[in-house]
Order: sequence, then structure tokens, then C-alpha cells
Amino acid sequence: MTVPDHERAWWKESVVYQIYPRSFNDTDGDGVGDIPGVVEKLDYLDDLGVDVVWLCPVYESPNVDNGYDVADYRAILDTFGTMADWETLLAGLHSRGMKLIMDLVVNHTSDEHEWFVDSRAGDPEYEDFYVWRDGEAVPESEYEAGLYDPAEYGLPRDARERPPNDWESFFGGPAWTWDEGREEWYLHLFDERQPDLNWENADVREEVFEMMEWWFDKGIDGFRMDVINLISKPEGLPDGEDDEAIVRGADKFVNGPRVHEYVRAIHDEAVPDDAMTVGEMVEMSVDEAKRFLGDDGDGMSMAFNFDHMRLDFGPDGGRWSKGEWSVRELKETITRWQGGLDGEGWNSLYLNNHDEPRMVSRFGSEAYRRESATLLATLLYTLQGTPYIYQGEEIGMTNYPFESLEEVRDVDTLRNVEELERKGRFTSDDDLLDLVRYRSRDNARTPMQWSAGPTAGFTDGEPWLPVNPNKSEVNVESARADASSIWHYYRDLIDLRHDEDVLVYGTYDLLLPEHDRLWVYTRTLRDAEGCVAERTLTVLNFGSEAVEFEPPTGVAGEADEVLIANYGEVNTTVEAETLRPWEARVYRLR
Ligand code: ISL
Repeated sequence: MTVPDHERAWWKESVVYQIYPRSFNDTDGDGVGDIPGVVEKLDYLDDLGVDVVWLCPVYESPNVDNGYDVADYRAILDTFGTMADWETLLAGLHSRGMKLIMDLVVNHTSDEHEWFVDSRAGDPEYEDFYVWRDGEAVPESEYEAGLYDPAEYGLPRDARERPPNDWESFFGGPAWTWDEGREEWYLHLFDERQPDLNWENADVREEVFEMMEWWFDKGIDGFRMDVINLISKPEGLPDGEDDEAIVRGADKFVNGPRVHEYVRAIHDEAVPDDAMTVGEMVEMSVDEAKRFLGDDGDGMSMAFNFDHMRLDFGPDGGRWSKGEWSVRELKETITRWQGGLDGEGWNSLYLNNHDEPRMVSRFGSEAYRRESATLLATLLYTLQGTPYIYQGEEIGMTNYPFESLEEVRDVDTLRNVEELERKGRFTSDDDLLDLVRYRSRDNARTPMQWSAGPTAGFTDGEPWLPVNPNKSEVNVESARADASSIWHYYRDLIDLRHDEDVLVYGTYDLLLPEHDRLWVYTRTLRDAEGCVAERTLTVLNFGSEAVEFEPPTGVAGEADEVLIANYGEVNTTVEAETLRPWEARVYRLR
């Protein structure tokens, strides 16, 4: 056997399908997807061939951030159904041999969570469950000189106080909100209605562990851990020092001093050995990631990193401005993670999710939708790591052509745009909408397109977000009826992944590193003696122009089989050829 047993894990051999329940399938006509809607599509998921479903939050929530603001970790949101519906879902997945991972959102809760309600009221048991601090007094002279505006912090005109430090929220504006009742500020790295939990408090940790165990007892197979590397805040909460940080203060609260202790405790106390965990890791380097993962890590199975999601940030380094990305940079970034974690961790492979624009619109080409969607998929399924499909990716869904801000629901977009408008960053309405069309998380959140019907078959009611007008062309029904569709290509790739150990475990080696259009690499499995046992070659023409491919020595003339190709039948030997726009091929090398 080429892959030693101790290296194998079910979650390495799996393909994960991410469901954003609000936008997946609505069965009761309220315009919002629900859990029975997921149950209705279990055979669909099974046919596609996925192994694991990651269900975005379905807990009780006021939905300021669509469920990432949890009001009760042990209750299902009414709109989504009941606990009995959820149990039906779990049983339906398990009976089909699929697994379920839930979203764990424990950096913060909703302000409607009873812990926060009690904390805010000063109940001694919960007083310290969140991060409360006194502010900093502002001298009258600063106010008079116009250097201080109480309105910026939502304070009355006569207030002369600013937050305890200069940290900013990911959703724009200060990371602190003043509470009238306690006469203190509380920390929120996201919306003001998402107060950060105080992980320094052992009771908080105990509550979280118990809640996790409760879900494991119900039979789940793992957790996706929301912004898990933000949970430890440094003592004294010092001001940010890095002017380039993604938001002010990130250099202080990302990977805080006790983060490894906490993440290890989560795994030791609350995660069964065979469960899967995937940490969402903001601003994470390869070396830092290794400390969470692998044999000597904190017990986490794998990590989402954001390095490749930053390549198109604008000149000011921020997410809410638009910059150019290049194939070279994307190659370099992914290659760094492939090499860095080989044997020492495990990658999560994704190019989009519920927080990111659609991958075809961002990294591919809407003009070559089929070709580029299948090329991007070929990349994801022939890298080392676990591939994630975000709902609709398998039919090549694209960004939404927003015509006005009124069509946007996402708190991140609305708050950040408001902040940018305040700073006078937009030259016109078109300028603003351009950025929204490019960056808004709502691009990924429009309803799943099941058919060409009036609401794309998503609901009988009025959908909570508009349906993409391309539904008549882009939908599951027509994709399944067409053997050459993106959907069928995904199914073939998933089969391939299940059949070929080399595509799961093989080492990645980049060829032609300097090429600015072609992305070419091998995957290699060696036997116990170190001899090559299996090898594949992936060749991708990452762009809308034809390109000459000159195979490098070592692979030229090789190959006896094409494992998959997105232009149908191609030559089985690797030789000099013109590759068509977005052409992708995977060969088995001799
Ligand atoms: O959207 C982002 C990147 O494109 C980030 O600012 C994002 O908020 C960050 O990646 C954290 O995301 C997670 O936590 C948020 C929640 O809004 C996101 O949906 C979730 O994936 C707060 O819980």
C-alpha cells in the first residue's frame, strides 16, 4: 500500500458541499430556504457524489448577520424548521453514507443571546462573559479642535469619551459600542449586535465545550469553526500597530497569545477523535497554520486560509477596494500552501463560499463560463487537500448584476459602503455599484438555481434576495440534462478523486513556475522505498486566449491515459500543442 494507514483519514478523502440554507431550497413559500428544503435535495447531493455537507448556521438568531449571530446554540431557527427536521436531515445524510458538519460560531454571539442579555444587565454570573472596558477620556481641547466627534461612536454631543482602543470592526467603524446601562464599552470584531465572548473566562470555555458535546451526542461528524483564530485577545487590549493590517488592530487580535491553548482545549475536551474540524483562519500564514494542524498541532483537521482571497484587494490593501490579480500570484500563493502543509497539515481547497464573490466571475470568465468553471474545478480537485463546493458552483453560477444598493441585504456590504461613503471614496453611484457587484457577499447568496422557472425553482413565494436573471441558462435541471455540462464534469471529478489516491495524497510539484498563463503541476505518490508509484500531470490554460504549451523535460512524451479533460477527447501523450481558452487536462504519467 502506497499510503500508510496513519496518514489516511476519511475527511482527507472527502468532498464537502457547503449549504447556505437561507438560499438553498424553500419548501414553505416564505421566500427563505429551510431544512426540509435540504432534506428534499438529499438525493441530489448523493447523485453529485459529495461525502460531507457543511451546513451554515441554522441556530436561533435575529439574523443581523444571517445566523452568524447566534441567540441560542441549541435551538433551530423557526424559519428554517424544527429540531425534528434537523434530525431528519442528519438521518437522511447518514443513511446515504454522507456526513454532516455544523458551523461553530463562538468568537461572538448575538446580542440577543441570554448570556449577553444577562451580562449587559450586570448579572454577576455573566458579567464577565464578554469583553467590557472603560473608555478613554477625551480632553475638551481635542473636541474644540475638531479632532473628536462623539457622533462617530454613536454618543451624545456632550460626551467626551472614546473607545478603550483603536480596533476596527470587519464590518467597518469602531470595534466598540457604548452601553448606556453598564456605562461601559463592549468589544465586537463584527457587527455591534455580535459581541465578542471573553475566552479568558473559564466559564465561557466550559459552556462552549458542553454545547459542542451536546451536538456530537446528537450525532454530527464535525464542525467548521468560524474565525476561530480570533478568540484570544491580548492582555491590556493594546492599540493596533500595523498600518497595513486588514482592519485596525488585527495585528493584536489575530492569533492572540492563548489561541493555541484554547484550540487545543476545544479538541481535547469537546471533539471526538474521529471527527472533522476545519478552522476558518483569518490572516493566517503557512507556519502559523502548522501549529493548529498535523500530528504536533492543536488537533484541528484542516484550515481555510485567505491568502488567495487577498490577491485582488485594492491599492490601499483593503477588501473594500478593487485591485488586479494575476495567474502568477495565484499560482505562487497556492503553491506555497501546497508545499508548506505537505505532510504537516491539510489544506481546504476553495475558490468561493458564502462570503466571497462567485469564482467564475472572479477567477474565471463569464464569457467562457463552462470552460473556466471546469478549469477552476480541475484545479481544486487535483490539488492536495479537501475540496469544498459552495452551492451553485457545480452549475457555474455567477455574480449578480446589482442595479442598486436596495437589492443588497448583506450587513458587511451595507456597513462598509456606508463607511466609505462617509470618507468620500466613491466618485459616483456607478463607482459604488461597481465595487458592490465585484465584492459583495450577496453575490454568493442569491437563490440556488434549480430550474428555469419564475424563481428558479427556489420558492413559491417572494425570494429574500433576487434570483439571478441568468437562471434560464444556468440551472440544475438543464445542466443535468446536458452530458457536457459543468455539473457532469463535477461528478466525473468527484469520482476521479474517490478512485485515485494520488489525487488525494500525492505530493504537488509545480512545473513552468515562470509562465504567466499556464499552470502545470504533477502529483506524485512514492512507495515505502521512495520510488515513484503513481504520478499525474495537470495542465491548465488559465485565460481566454489560446496558448502554446511546450511540455518541460520529465513529462514530455509521457502519459498513457487522460484522466479528465474539459474539451472532450484529447491526445493521450504529452506533447507540444496549442491549448484552447481555459483548457484543462489531467494525465496519468507512466
Ligand atoms: O467576508 C469576509 C471576507 O470575504 C470577512 O470579512 C469575513 O467576515 C470573515 O472572513 C469572517 O467570516 C465569518 O465570520 C463572520 C461572518 O459574517 C461570515 O459569514 C463568516 O464566514 C462573522 O461571524
